[in-house]
Amino acid sequence: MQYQSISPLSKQFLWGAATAAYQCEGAKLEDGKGLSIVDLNINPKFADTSVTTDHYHRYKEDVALMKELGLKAYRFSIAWPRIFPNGDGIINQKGLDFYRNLIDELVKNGIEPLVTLYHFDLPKALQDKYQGWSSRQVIDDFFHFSKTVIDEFSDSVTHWFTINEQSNMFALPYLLVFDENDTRSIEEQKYQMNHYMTVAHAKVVEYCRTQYPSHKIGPAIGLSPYYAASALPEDVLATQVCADFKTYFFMDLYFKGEYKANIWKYILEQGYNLDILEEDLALMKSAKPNLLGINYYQSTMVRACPETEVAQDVAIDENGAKQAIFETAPGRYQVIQNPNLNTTPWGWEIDPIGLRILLNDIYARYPVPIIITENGIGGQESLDENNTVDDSYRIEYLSEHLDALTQSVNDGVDVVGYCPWSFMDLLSTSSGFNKRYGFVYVNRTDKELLDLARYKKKSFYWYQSLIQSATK
Ligand code: BGP
Repeated sequence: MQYQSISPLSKQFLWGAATAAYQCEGAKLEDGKGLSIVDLNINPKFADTSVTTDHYHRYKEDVALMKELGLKAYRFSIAWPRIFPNGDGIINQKGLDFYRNLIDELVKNGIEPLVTLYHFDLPKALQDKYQGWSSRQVIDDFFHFSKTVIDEFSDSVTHWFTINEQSNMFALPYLLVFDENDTRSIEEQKYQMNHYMTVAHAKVVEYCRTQYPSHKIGPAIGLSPYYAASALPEDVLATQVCADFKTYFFMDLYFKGEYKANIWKYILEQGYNLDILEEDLALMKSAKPNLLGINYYQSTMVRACPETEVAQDVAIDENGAKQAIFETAPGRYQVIQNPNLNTTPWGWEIDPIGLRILLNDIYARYPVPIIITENGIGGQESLDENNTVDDSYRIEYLSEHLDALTQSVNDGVDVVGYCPWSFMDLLSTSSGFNKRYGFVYVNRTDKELLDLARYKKKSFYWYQSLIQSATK
């Protein structure tokens, strides 16, 4: 399919691409960096986070490729344990230097840095010290880290994302670490962690909005539209409930600063005894994000679910990786396969129209400017005899999603940027290098480092010409 309707997107539209620190930097323990919980959580069957794509050492070459691609923006994350190896305490100057060099290189090449402050990589030291996100102490430590970074780079960075995919950390518990000695259920622990994360986010938003009023800051959240499996009122109701738990719960916390009434009722019914202070709620109310990052991969179909079903939410695949499955929440909802949609080889449903449905719904409820901070399709790929990859399926996926995005802008939604996942091949959170997303191929496999050379895929040239024609 040919992408045609780019006209409603402004000349300032942020044509971008995204990555995250632990998935591309490597240099896991170099120049003073400390370990993070994600370094430990990545399945050892995959390439570990020691080298990944070696972006730490090759960032200049990578920025040159971004420039050639025509990027106007680049979304990346700053690794907390690179700045504070112990999570708190002494700053690691070499860590700051790396990001200063990267940011300078981007700015020099006319590329706007879009910075994520937390992308799953809590310093392991804080997990060891006080169980990480389970402790109220994490709020101040995250704030201190974020304030340090924002103050340091505020001269060159004006777009900030606080926390990546809080909704997915809640849904996929392998992105967090739980205390084995905690007598509370995993779910109760999750609600507590989620609260501290929300307050930590709010504290950073409040600081940035007050100190740097011209800056944009908000969460980057993984979202999906929810479709009822049928017009049966029971299915429609279950779909509403599912959307409340998976989307509006988080969006209300961020943008209204409050717990949705039905979620609050659920928490009370479960008998969860959460540490939530009046001052937390006051801070959440006053912090007003003025930017929303949306990560969109797929839509979700839902039907009613009897109380008698067995609850389940995560499955282990044949490689030993934990994958999301069709979640069953007895008495609330059950997620099922949508028979109308094709899927990726990993079973992720491909639904470009879902992006338009999502954007229109979210913007109507929470009208702040939106950047698509992730959107893309993973595939098993290798270099062909011409040292490239014919990833036409990716071009088709991205064109169709961009078309939906454009129509959403026509519908009146303020989408100001698009950052496909990912700029280059990197370590997939769930599937290592067996699942590639990039415009740029990186020559390595899970088992062999090879020479880590960069090669432009067919989609690189497609995106390059698209950006050129949209911005001329
Ligand atoms: C999002 C994460 C990214 C990235 C992406 C693709 O949830 O923010 O870090 O990993 O999903 O997921 P995967 O690599 O598991 O295919």
